[in-house]
Amino acid sequence: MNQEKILVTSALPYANGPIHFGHIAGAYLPADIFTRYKRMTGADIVYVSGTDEHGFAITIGAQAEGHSPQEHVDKYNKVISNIFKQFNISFDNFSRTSMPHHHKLAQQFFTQIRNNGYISKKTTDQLFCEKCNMFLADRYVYGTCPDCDAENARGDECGACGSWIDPLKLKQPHCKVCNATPTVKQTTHWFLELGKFSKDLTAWLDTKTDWKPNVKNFISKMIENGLEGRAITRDMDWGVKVPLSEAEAKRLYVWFDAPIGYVSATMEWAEKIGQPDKWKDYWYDKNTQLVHFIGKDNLPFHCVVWPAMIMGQDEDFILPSDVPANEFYNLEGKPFSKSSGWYVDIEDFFKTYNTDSIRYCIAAGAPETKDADFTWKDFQGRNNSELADILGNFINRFLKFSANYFENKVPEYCNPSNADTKTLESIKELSQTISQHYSHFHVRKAAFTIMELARVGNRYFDEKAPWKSRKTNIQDCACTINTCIQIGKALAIISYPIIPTTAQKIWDMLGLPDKIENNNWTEALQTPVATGHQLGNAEVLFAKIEDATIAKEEEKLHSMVAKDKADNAKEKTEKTNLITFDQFLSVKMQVGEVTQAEAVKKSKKLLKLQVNLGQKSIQIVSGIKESYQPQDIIGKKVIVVSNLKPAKLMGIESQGMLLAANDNNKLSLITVDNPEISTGSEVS
Ligand code: B3M
Ligand code: ZN
Repeated sequence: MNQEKILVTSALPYANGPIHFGHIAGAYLPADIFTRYKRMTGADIVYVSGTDEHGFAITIGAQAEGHSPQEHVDKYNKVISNIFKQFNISFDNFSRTSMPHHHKLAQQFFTQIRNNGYISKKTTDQLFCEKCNMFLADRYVYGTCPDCDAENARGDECGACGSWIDPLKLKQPHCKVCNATPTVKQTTHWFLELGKFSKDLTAWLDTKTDWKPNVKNFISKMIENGLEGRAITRDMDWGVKVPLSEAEAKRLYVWFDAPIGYVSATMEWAEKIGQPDKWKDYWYDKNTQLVHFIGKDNLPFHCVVWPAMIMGQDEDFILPSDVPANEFYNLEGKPFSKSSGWYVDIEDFFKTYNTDSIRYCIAAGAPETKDADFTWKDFQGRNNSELADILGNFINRFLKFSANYFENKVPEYCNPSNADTKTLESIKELSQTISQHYSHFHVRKAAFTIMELARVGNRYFDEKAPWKSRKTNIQDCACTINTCIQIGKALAIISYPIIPTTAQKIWDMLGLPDKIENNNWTEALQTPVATGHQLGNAEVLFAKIEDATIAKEEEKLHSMVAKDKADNAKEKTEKTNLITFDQFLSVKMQVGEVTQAEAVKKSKKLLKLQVNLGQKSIQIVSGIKESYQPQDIIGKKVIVVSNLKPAKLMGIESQGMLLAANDNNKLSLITVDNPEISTGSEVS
């Protein structure tokens, strides 16, 4: 049989913040599972990814955190790499798009596609923020939707009515960074003429008969609806330079260079293993299966723009073979969002729980065909009722039994009963089923099949009751335990792609040599553990998670949201309390001189004053008695709001107001710097 050659990629996460379970479920865990499985089947497979380090979002993120874009991506490349390590994602290489060879390759793509006539130059109007001194990417403008008048619509899309917006048509546009009103400026950009690829893209897509229907339908619709040119340059100074002298101040659009990151990550891998040209073996060989694992929001770029970029090349790069895009994975019904407090702190998580529990939980509930959720209760259930009670329990039962009654060696399998042979059949069947699931990216079903085999094991153990046969029929007892050991070995192998650490533990507990992943999948499944083989030591595979622990996690989640809501509300009132300049001008303030002052009888706080405003005098009742004696303020020049509607305080008319600062109820009147100033002068 020909060896399969496979190149697996996972979407390049933006180096702009930590990643969460949603990302892991969409593009990383399914890819890792597939890769681990294929490696064991003997495929020649390389798995790459890396951080996506360009684009507006990154420059803005860097600014918000008060450091340079380079510092920002350095920081988050580390944070993200670390998270992947904790999840045990087995990249052959995890690269970065800020690497010089990546920049060079992206420029080469641009130049070749342009030379081949697929890139054109156009001058268009764009919103520009004078204050930030930058053109505003669609997502960095907000305003009133021209279609439905909803406020706070984003420059590319209105959250309320869902319509696509031309940012130039947005009413009352504002810069998202500084809130200033942008102006319209002309700018020149280079456009990838996607329309020119429509025919080739359609023909290519037609060959993809086994793609997920939702993926294929989505892309076909996009192409049918007509593809327009897309700007692939931006006015900014962070990113890959456009290789044209007339475009010094421009950079390649992040989505143009990002998928090229798959190639440059493979190049870096080849470099690292000391065979710098090895990447070509994959990227230039039509027999390589190129599989891109992504979340569904990245589909247009992977199935339209990226294939078009490859088609527009002089090089013979392969096109994607499959794009198993996943739906969204949310947290208890809502998208993960660190900024709104709706998230799971990954650092904290791994202090308490183990990697395989979360890998299994995500795999078993993966968002393959529809959006799915992480819930704390589900996590507890998967860990306690499946991993601990079914899988862990089964392995423990037969190992303890072997240790206690068979000197921890594999007992003999002879004179098998129907039940024994049938059970061995089930191992074969379920192993074949799971291979199919792994090959077709069905990780949910794969997780289910693992538990199914462990269930078969438990049922078999219960039915055969070796604790009884030990006393009545030792040969049957031996046969039972031997069969259980074979189930155990199969469980280690078939569970390895999803729970690799546990699989290795089972492998060690069975006393099997070498690393589990160095075995060949089919061979290992076909070779029984030999009679007389010395077993290892049994240990508990999964600890139960207490109800109280989960209750605490739920409480923490909800309190983070509550705190965030409070913060947001405060910020909102601060924002909505802003007044316009015109509003400010509507308040008339004048310099007044206090000519008379007396206490208002029966009032703790009020003084009755006569204040001269030059042309006229007005009466003011002011609540300053606790800070000023009447005699202290006669003759003082103060600031008066003189166009207030008259009001009555304790039955006395007040025709204005004195301005005073309030420091913990200690009032201090606002006066003027120059006491010679004419009374009545206006304050502005
Ligand atoms: N960084 C978008 C994302 O993280 C983008 C993926 C690039 S894959 C080439 O959703
Ligand atoms: Zn601005």
